Amino acid sequence: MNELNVVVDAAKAAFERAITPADLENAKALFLGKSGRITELMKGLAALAVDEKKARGAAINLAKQAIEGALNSRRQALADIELQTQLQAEALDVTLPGRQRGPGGLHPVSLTLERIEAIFGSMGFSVAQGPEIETDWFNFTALNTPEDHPARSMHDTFYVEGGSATAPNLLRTHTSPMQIRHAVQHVKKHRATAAAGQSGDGLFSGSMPEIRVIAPGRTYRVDSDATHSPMFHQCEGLWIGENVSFKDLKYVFTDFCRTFFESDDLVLRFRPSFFPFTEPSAEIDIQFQSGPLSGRWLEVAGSGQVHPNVVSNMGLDPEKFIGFAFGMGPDRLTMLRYGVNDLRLFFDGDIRFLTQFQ
Ligand code: 2NL
Repeated sequence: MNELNVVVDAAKAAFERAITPADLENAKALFLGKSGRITELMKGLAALAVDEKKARGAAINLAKQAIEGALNSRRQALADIELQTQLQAEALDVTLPGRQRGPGGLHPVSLTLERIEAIFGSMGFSVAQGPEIETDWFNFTALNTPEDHPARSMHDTFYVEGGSATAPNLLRTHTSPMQIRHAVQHVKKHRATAAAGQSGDGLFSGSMPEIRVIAPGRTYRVDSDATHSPMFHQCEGLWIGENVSFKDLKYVFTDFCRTFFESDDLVLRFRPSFFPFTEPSAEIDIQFQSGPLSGRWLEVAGSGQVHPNVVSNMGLDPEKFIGFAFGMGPDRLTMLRYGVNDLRLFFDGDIRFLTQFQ
C-alpha cells in the first residue's frame, strides 16, 4: 500500500474514533491543519523536480480530497446522532389526551350547610353572619362562661393579636357569638320602634318579632386527630320569643333531623346535659330504624333553654323573653349522611374524594 493510502486510512480511522464534534476538529487538525500530515506532504513538493512535482501533487490532492470527504461524512454522522439524541430527550407523545378540567362542584360540607339552611329556612329561620375573629365578650362572657372556665385557656382557644389583656381577641370557638350579635341588633332595631317596654336595668321588655336564626360557619379549637380538626364547622340555632318552650325545640329539631336524613321513622332522644349558656340542657341523640347505622344511638347536637344571663346579655328582659338554642356539627352530620369515616378527608383537598359528592 502506498504511503498516501496509509495517511488516508489513518485519517478515516481517527475520524471514526471521534465521538464529539470537538474530537473531530482535533482529528482534522492532525491531517489538514497547519502542521498536519497533508500540509507537511505539500511542503515536501518544493524539493521535487517539475514533472515529479506534478504527479506527486495530483496524488496528494486526491488523498486530501479523500480525507475531506471522510471528514464531511463523519461530521454529518455526528450531527445526525446529536439530533436523534435531542429528539429522544424531548420526546412528546402528541397522541396523549389533553389536560382536562372537569366541572366544579360544592364541597360535601357546603352541601350540608346548604341543606341545613334550606330546612331551617322553611321553618322561618334566617341565617346570621359574623366575624371569625371575635372578642372575648361575644365568644365567652355573653354566653355566661365563667372567668375560670377551661374553654378560655390557651390550651383550647386560639388567641390572636389585637384586643387587650382583659379583652383579648380570639378565633371563635363556636358560632354562638354570631347569634349574640344578631340578637343585640334585633333588639336595638325593635327597641327604637316599640311603643313601650324598658325594665329598670335597661333591658328590653316591650314587644318585638321573635328571634329565629341559625348561625352556620367555621370555628376553631386547639385540637387535632381523626375526629377533631383545628378548624371545623358548627351550626347553631336560636329561637327567642315570649312563649317558646322545650316542646318547640323537640318538634323543630325532630323535623329537621327527619328531613335532613330523609328518614321519617328516625327517633330522637334528649339526654340531660350541661352547658353554661343553657339551663336546662340536653344532648340530642338520633337512632335510625334502618340502614347501616340502624339501632345505634348517635349524638348529633347539644341544646337547651337559653340561660337567663344570656337572654340579659342580648339586651332582653329574661322575665319576659325565653327560648331555646342548639348547636350541631355539620362535619359530623356530613360523615353520617355519606358514611365518611375520617374527618380529615374533608380538609385534605384530595380531588378523588371530593368528586364523589358531585
Ligand atoms: C354542642 C353544644 C350548644 C348552644 C349550643 C347557644 C347559643 C346561644 C345561647 C344559648 Cl346564643 N345557647 N348555643 C346551646 C346549647 C348547646 O352546642 O355540643 N354543639 C356541637
